[in-house]
Amino acid sequence: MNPKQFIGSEAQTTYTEAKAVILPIPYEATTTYRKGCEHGPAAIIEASNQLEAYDDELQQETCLITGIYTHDAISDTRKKPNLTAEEMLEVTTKTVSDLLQDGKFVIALGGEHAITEGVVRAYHQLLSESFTVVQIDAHGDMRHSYEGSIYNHACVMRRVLDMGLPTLPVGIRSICREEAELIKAQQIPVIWARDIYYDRDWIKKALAKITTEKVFISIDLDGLDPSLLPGVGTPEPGGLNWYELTQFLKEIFVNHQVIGCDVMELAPLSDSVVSQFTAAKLVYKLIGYLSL
Ligand SMILES: [Mn+2]
Repeated sequence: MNPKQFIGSEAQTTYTEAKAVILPIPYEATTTYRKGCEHGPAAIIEASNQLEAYDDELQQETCLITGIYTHDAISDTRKKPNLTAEEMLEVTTKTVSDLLQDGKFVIALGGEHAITEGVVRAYHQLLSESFTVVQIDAHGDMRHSYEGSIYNHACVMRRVLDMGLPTLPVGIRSICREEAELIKAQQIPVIWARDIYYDRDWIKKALAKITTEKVFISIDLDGLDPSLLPGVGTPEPGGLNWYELTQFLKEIFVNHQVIGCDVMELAPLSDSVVSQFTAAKLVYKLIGYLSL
């Protein structure tokens, strides 16, 4: 066991051998409700030490199939007060870009969702073809700006849209009027949380809306139901359950080329490990599905 390395040091490989790189980004600057997501990456990594290496669904020891390496954390802006949100995004883009050029599959751990802009930009700069950003989230995150900043977590998917990339928001159940109008005007194919609840064919319908071969998956953990994962900054009732989410993710890996993932917004609770363990298991599932 090593609480600083994903799934423990025995299960890790060297950087050179690793296909999957865990990139902790404990950035928190604009959270508006419950704070604490700067502690998210460390809590996920620590909880991952309790995971079974064997995956009962995939019938494999994922860490032996796909080498895993835990990268050093990208620093929080608040510990380096001179680093602005923009600079933090730049450092993130540069770090992800270096990893991609080494042929790694990056799984970024947040930290607040705002940082996804920096992660996605690395792929956008490097790839000549377009890719879809599948967004698992309770919230639209499509405001132009919020509380005076365009780098607020509530604006991150708007920044992705600004890059000209198609998005597929899934599990959405909280938006403002501005976002509702944008969704209509730009015909953004939202899979609403209530559709998931009432429609057994939602996964098929969601997959049909992904029109690119390449896909980036951005998971705001509040997309899951808060009864399953209460440790988030802005919990919303009526979210995805475990099997709905993992089945959907698996189908994306089977039908598309997933180029990278992030798992954001874990704000651990002090009296329960459920949230970080669920998040850690989700990260391990993503790495497992990579081998499909
Ligand atoms: Mn959210």
